[in-house]
This record gives sequence, structure tokens and C-alpha cells, in this order.
Amino acid sequence: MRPDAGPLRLDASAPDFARDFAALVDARRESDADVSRDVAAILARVRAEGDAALHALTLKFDGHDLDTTGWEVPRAERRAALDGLSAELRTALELAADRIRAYHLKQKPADSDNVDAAGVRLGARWRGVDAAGVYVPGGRAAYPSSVLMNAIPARVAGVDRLTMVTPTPRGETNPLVLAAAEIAGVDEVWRVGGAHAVAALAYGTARIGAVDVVTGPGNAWVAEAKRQLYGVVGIDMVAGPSEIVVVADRDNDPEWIAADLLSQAEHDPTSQSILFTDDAPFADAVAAAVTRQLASLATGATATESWLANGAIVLVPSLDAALPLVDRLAPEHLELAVADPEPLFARVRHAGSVFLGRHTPEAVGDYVAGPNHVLPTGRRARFSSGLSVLDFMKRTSFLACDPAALQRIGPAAVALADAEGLPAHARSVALRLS
Ligand code: HSO
Ligand code: ZN
Repeated sequence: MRPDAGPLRLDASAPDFARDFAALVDARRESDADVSRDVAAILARVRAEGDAALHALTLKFDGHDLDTTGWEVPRAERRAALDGLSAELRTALELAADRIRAYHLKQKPADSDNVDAAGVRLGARWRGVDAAGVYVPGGRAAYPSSVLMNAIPARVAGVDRLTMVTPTPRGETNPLVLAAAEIAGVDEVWRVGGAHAVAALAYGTARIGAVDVVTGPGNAWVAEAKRQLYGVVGIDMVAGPSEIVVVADRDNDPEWIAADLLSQAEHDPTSQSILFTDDAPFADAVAAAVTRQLASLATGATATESWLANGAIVLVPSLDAALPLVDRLAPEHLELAVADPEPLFARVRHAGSVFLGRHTPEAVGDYVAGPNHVLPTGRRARFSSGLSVLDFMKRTSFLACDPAALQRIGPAAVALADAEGLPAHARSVALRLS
């Protein structure tokens, strides 16, 4: 594809804008390949055959024999991966881990325990799940940063056993992924991937213990496996391609904004980068800068495909006017690249994560700022949030009545039980009332 062809250009003052913008909002970028039947068959097979199924499916999909390459990555190999890092990379991963941990520690919810006006003691107690499993993709998306973003919140939540599964084509496990797992404190790493690995986490096999929550990104098969296993286990979310929306005025350096747009475009051809600006010459300057940068980007082929197929530049009469449009996109990432972002930020309702000001590129959040980079995509920020400590915890409520408290609220329960035609409920309360 020719980068000079340019992405979609929309002008909010054009007569067809409402129709064209609606088409942009509704465009589906997620794979609609229907893998549900194949995945269902794989899940059933792992459930029935356990490790034998994992062995056969790994041979088929990843081309290695687990009995030869080893099922679990030995502790020594993980330590060696960590020790083999350059000092610079190790320091960077450790800085990232420390900052992610500090941010997520503040998410830990407080227990509550109060006596209300009727004298009833009411409370809630939060506990981590017993075990969690983190899926780490192979190939293009084997990101050590994602290992940190998934594993650290689980550890902060107090999960007892933290397992990682990752496909290892030819049996070679990405050393950066192993080093990150070591830094994050992952307990077990298994050389299996794909829908069958998710099934193993959910059902458990003789080798791989069942977990309670499965998180982490993956291809269409992994996503479908998580969807089908939801209910057997908890899951984080079904993630789609990355997105960035940048709201920028003309006082920005077009090169900076172009780089920001490309930072998400380079993830995948289905990623989406959208610029909103109130200045037409600035829009042209950014478009030209994107084209220039694409020419020298090592990931240029992917980024070009994404930019041309899914990218957009939207001209708005004022940046204020961009906000309702941005809300409709409910983007995963939103940059407000202006000198004073606060007034715009105050009006944002739907976004996974917001990056305030000219010196907060989205990429700093992908790695080291602290908030989670696993965020809702595909407009799901309307109703969901980024991965957090809460995804690895659950809440148990508790209550206690003394005789006087039961005397105060019990009669209403008796009345409601009678009304629902449930006499045993009514009696269980009534017997305790004097
Ligand atoms: N931006 C991605 C996360 C990531 N970026 C990992 C770099 N590495 C999530 O949308
Ligand atoms: Zn990224």
C-alpha cells in the first residue's frame, strides 16, 4: 500500500459528516472468523484427555514435542533469562515493575464493617482468588511489558498461585518474557499456548493446576476460548486491536503527534489511530509527518496498513467540539495534547486511559507510568475498565443481627416472604422474633 494515499479525512462541518462519523464509530476491526466450533472441540478434548491433549495439540500447532522440549520452564532457565539481560534492560524492567506495583497497591479495596441505625452489623471483606493464570502470546505480541501488567496486579491482589502459559514455537521461550515473569514473581511457566492452554488453566490437568481467573491477550482462538470458559473461570476481558485518539491543537510539534499515532498503528494492521484537531494546516502537517516517519519505521508495513485502513483525521471547529465525538468512540487511549488539558479532561466520559498534556505520550503508559496497559478496546470503555487488582479479587459480604436488630428488621422480611409464597423463609425469621 502507498503511505501517500493517506487515511480517512473527515470535516465536522461537511454535510455528510454525521453519516461518515457514524460509519467510523461502527466500523468493526475485530476478526469475525468464526472459530467457535473449533475452539469448543479443543476445550472438550482438553477436558476429557488432559495432558495427552496438550501434548498432541502442541505438536500440531507449535511443532514441538513437550516431552522433549520440557513442559514447564525450569526455575534455572528463568533465572538465567533474568541474569542474561543487559543492565539497561534489567533496570528498565525493574523500574516498570516497581511503578506498576506502587500504582496497583493503591487499588486494593478496603474492607468495611459497620453497625447501621437498626443495629445490624454489615460489612464486606475482600480476598484474592486462590490461583490465576496469565496468558502470554508468542510471536508478534510476546511483550514483557504485558507480563508485568498482568502478573503484578495478581500478586498485589494476594493470589496464592500464579501460573503463566505461553506458546513456544520450536520450544524456544522468549527470554525477555521469562525475565519479566521472574521479576513479577510468577510461580510457574508452561510452554503451552493457544485455546488448549486456556482450557488447561480453566479445567486443570494432571500437570497444570486449575486456576480461578485467566487474563492476558491472545489471538482469535485464545479470545474465543476465554469467552467460552467464562463462568468456569473469571476472565479479564475480550481484548481487541489497540486504539489511540489524539486531540491536538496547532501548537504541537506535528512530528510528536505523528509518532504518537504510529505508536499504536505499529501494533497490528487492525489497530486504529485517530487525530482530532481544529486546524487544517496542522492536520496536513501531521499527515505529512506520518508519511515521512512511516518510510523509515521498521514496523512500517504494519503501521502503514493500519494507518491507511483504519486511521482518520477529523477536523473539528473547536477542540471542545471533539469531545462528544471522542466519547462515542470510547477509545482505549486518549491523548489531550494541549497546554491546559483540564477543561477537556473534565468533559471526557468514556475512555480506557487518558494522557494529559503535551509531555505524556501514550507509550509512557504502555511501559513505565504505572496504570495498567490492558484496557478496554472496541468502544468497551463505555462499560468497562482496564485490568486492575479487583479482577483478581472477590468480595464476601457479611451481616450480623442481635435479637434487638432482628426485631427491628425481621417483620418486613416475614411480610416479603409471605408475599413471595415462601413460608419456610417466613418461619425461619418469625421463630426468632419474640
Ligand atoms: N499499547 C498496548 C500495550 C503495549 N504496547 C505493549 C507496547 N507493548 C495496549 O493497547
Ligand atoms: Zn502499545
